[in-house]
Amino acid sequence: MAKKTIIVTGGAGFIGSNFVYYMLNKYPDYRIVCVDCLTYAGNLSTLKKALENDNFRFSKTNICDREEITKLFKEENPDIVINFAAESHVDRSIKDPDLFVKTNVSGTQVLMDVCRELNIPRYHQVSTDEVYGDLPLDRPDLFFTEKTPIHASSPYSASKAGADLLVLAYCRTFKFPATISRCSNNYGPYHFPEKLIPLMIINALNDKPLPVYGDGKNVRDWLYVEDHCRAIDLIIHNGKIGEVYNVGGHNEMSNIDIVKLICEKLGKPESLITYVEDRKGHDRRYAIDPTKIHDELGWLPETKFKDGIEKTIDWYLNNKEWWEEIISGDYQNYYEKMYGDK
Ligand code: NAD
Ligand code: TDX
Repeated sequence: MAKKTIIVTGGAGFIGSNFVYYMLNKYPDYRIVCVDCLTYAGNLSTLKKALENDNFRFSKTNICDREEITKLFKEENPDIVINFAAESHVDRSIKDPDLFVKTNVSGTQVLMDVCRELNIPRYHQVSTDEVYGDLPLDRPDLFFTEKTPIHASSPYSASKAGADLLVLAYCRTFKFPATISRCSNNYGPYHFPEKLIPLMIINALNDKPLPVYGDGKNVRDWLYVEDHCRAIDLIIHNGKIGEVYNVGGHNEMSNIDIVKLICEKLGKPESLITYVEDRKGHDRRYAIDPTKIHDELGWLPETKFKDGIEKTIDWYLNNKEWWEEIISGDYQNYYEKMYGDK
């Protein structure tokens, strides 16, 4: 494989960091440059091992900062830019949508403008299945395809949908060489503790209540993070410019079943489960049809949920210092604000 320089934005977060490790491992000749402004969700300790690798560089830069991004992209002259950077938590977007529009929409625009100005040959936008809105629980025959209309429900998903529309508009208007992937819910190592699976693992380990929103019957389509990384790897190398690829492994589960499974695996009582007020506008069901990426690029998920969840629980058991540091800081205030009155 010829040597390439790849800029990964948001590489200090959950999926971005897994992607950094995946790429450093798979392509020992590639240079990987991580651009991340280290919001509450970005953690430099996550990249500790990557920082020891000579092919890796970290730059603390905000994707909305046009000047700094231009300077860095000129310096690195990348072959590919992959945008993972985003405000990613739906609950936070309901409390405060402003930053979601700034980072997710304007930040994407800055990255694309700079790529255009410097003639960077390839851009990939990491999007989400949430841009399609939701599906009813009583129609298991329905799935999101790439042709499903955009119909976002939360300020988070609307901001991701806005970015997707901008990317597609740049493709058409400027022949901008981009692709988009829309993946279902990921889980695995380095998942920030505010999200369902890590929150439940950590609360259960600490014998704290497990707050399930509404009736707990909402369904998510879970994919092990490494399978998502492999899909992006295939898209950046073999995907067709201007195309959208859905990524998901047909692994639908209700929230309550996930929480019960975590209790069982950790030997904790289900009496820890507490039903709390529902999320506003809560999407009922997500389910991806991954036929296109399978047929065109040969992608298939490799990790079964029963194995992935065990690996994930083991990772949280073996990496307590990673999450203990997070939950001992500012995260406490967040938890109080979000769950205090629920
Ligand atoms: P995350 O919140 O764990 O990480 C986001 C990272 O982006 C953090 O390191 C943060 O510091 C950085 N960041 C935020 N704003 C920035 C800015 N203005 N400039 C530079 N860096 C900034 O998110 P994640 O779960 O890893 O998600 C990564 C991407 O994948 C997002 O675009 C998200 O929409 C998408 N996605 C996530 C999932 C999922 O299940 N987590 C599923 C599908 C798609
Ligand atoms: O405490 C909780 N209790 C609860 O019942 C939390 C944090 C969540 N939930 C429910 C809400 C959802 O139905 O669990 C489900 C999953 O919630 P999140 O982990 O917040 O994920 P979700 O809202 O589905 O969005 C995730 O997947 C798509 C990511 O956070 C997004 O960035 C991605 O685009």
